[in-house]
Amino acid sequence: MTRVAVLAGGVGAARFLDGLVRVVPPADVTAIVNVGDDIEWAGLHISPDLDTVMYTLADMVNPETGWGLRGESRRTLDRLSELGGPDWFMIGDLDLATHLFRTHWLGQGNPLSTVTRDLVKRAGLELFITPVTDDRLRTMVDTDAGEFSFQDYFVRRRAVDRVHSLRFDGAETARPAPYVVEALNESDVIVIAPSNPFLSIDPLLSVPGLRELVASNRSKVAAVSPIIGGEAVKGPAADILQSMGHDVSALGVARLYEDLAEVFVLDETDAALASTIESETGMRVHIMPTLMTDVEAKMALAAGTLKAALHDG
Ligand code: FO1
Repeated sequence: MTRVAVLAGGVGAARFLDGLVRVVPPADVTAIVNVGDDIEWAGLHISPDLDTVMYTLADMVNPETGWGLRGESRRTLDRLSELGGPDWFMIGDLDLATHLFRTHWLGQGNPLSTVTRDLVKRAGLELFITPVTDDRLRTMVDTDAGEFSFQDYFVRRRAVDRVHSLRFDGAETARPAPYVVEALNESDVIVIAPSNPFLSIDPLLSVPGLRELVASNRSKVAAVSPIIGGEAVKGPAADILQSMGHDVSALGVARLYEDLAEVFVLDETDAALASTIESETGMRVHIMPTLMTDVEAKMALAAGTLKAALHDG
């Protein structure tokens, strides 16, 4: 039995988890998911990363975007547009039901982790998916044009502003959600998913105690590089690495994780960086294909990562 805890953002993490639950029993997997991207939109609480993970694993995700639900229409949003908005956030008609459900139950006083567990159960999933915290935590992006919440920066302003720094509003007082600490301590392997280190992983680790907890478990932590050949597979990771003064490469990512992970999973394309990463960071580098193009590729990456973390590679 191999119990695995995964620090997860959105699309990249969701694809990794989709492979993972096919190589270990789903009930042995805990996904600890970023909520820094959450947004209150038109009175609704939206948790994009939780939904992306849930929809992907339930095979309901829109394959073109990697978020939202497959086959949904946008009639409500179009009507909202006719009424004068707010219409800048693309909420599909079926996805809307999730946000109505979540907002309703949060409004009844239930914590986000409980509502998430209910949604996950109703999606027929056996893995444990939890927000990293039930408390309010929001990624704020400081740019040339001022400070914006993450979705404001990323969707409304189309990520055009130059990023100086990030701040995680609420982090100082946020507490880990139930079972997060146990999952990290009791798992055999902790995986830092191929997610954006600044926008997905840092907010998770900003919850007091979690960075130290992961670092103290370093010998069982494997990080998968989200950067391949100097480019992010999806999203603004490469731009942000650059504008915040980091190397836009797997080496840049490895430097960010050197205190947290003993194993670094590097794509074949970047094999030439392996010896520099090993000598600079002290991590053990494992080279394998990391592009998750189909189910087989996702499974191979998950299996390879576990093997590497279990000192078995
Ligand atoms: N991403 C966009 O680029 N445009 C959107 O209008 C948009 C809407 C949206 C609605 C629900 C949801 O769960 C995700 C959505 N995303 C959208 C993705 C979202 O911004 C993610 O947080 C990022 O992709 C980063 O993980």
